[in-house]
Amino acid sequence: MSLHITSSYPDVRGYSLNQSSMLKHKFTAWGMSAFLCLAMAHCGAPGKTETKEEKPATPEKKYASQPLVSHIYTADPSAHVFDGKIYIYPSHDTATGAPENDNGDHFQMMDYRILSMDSIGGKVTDNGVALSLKDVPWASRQLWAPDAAFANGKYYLYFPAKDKDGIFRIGVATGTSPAGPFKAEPTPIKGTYSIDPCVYTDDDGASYLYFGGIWGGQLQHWNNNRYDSTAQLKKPEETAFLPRVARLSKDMLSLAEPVREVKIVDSTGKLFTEKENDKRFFEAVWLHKYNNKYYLSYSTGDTHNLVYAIGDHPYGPFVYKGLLLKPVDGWTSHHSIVEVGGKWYLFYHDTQLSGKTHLRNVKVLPLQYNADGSIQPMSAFID
Ligand code: FUB
Repeated sequence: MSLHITSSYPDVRGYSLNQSSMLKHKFTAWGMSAFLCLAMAHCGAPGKTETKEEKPATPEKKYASQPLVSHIYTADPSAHVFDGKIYIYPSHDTATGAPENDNGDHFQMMDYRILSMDSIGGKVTDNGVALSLKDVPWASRQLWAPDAAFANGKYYLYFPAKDKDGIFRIGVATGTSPAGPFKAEPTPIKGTYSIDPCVYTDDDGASYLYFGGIWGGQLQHWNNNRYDSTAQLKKPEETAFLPRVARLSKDMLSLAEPVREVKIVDSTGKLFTEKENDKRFFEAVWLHKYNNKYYLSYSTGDTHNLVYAIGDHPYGPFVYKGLLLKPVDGWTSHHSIVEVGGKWYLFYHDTQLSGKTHLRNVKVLPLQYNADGSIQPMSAFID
């Protein structure tokens, strides 16, 4: 089915949950949100078929940007320019009533819908369902954050989902249009695991698949590329988990080499420990290149920062540089960085429309580099 809905920036209403306390008290907030969902039986996505609750305004909060669309919930935006047009590959957040927990069971996405626009600030088109869970032969649930790439005259959609054993794998689907539809390969990409794929194609044409995420993203269960269901999260003094990377084969459907860890170090060359959780990797890795340097950005998860590190090679090591985006409304933070017409932009999400952790909306902000190549830290709010 191809549904074309266009949307300009919507009027946004306030919300009832105290979201700064959501940031500080995750467990309470998730419990509270689950309770509200059950009590109000009102967790649906916005749209014509459902009544949107009128919520009290919060005049003290001024958002730096407004949701790109409001008729569906969208998150984890991976933005690309294909054929001169901006395409955003987001998760399509859905309210299924699944309980909220640290495994992310409440993120039960069923399909992907790709957004597009001719220019930043222009009309946003929802290109309809590009891929459904029911059409992915190996997957059982949870279509999480996707990414896309163009090669060999085709478009590739990379996505994580739980397989029939409940283990996150990364799959790929192909199509002839950047907006979909996409047809999934019969099996996940051999050798992949965990979540949040990001595909970066370098100037020499080599493409690299980055991925990984801890807690619900299951990265803690993978040691030397082997699954260990009994493996635990790291202790505070232990070296933090690292994202993974592997070069893709020319066919873009398989890995050309074994998966390796991506080292992220501080200015002294030391890997972060788990207790440095305002800087260490959690999930949502993104790779872009600026002035011949490789920028690896990611979410610190439980401290809600987006941060970045710079390296000289797609494999790293990457040296931590600092904050990219301060915590947004909601628990998760996930982004992409893309150049459009010579200017750079950060696509990200928050929970402005719903006030609920798992029902997010994508946004965009301009991004500025300093002369030394560092990025000016951003905020989703105007002070
Ligand atoms: O959307 C589900 C998960 O939430 C993503 O995979 C994470 O990056 C976080 O945004």
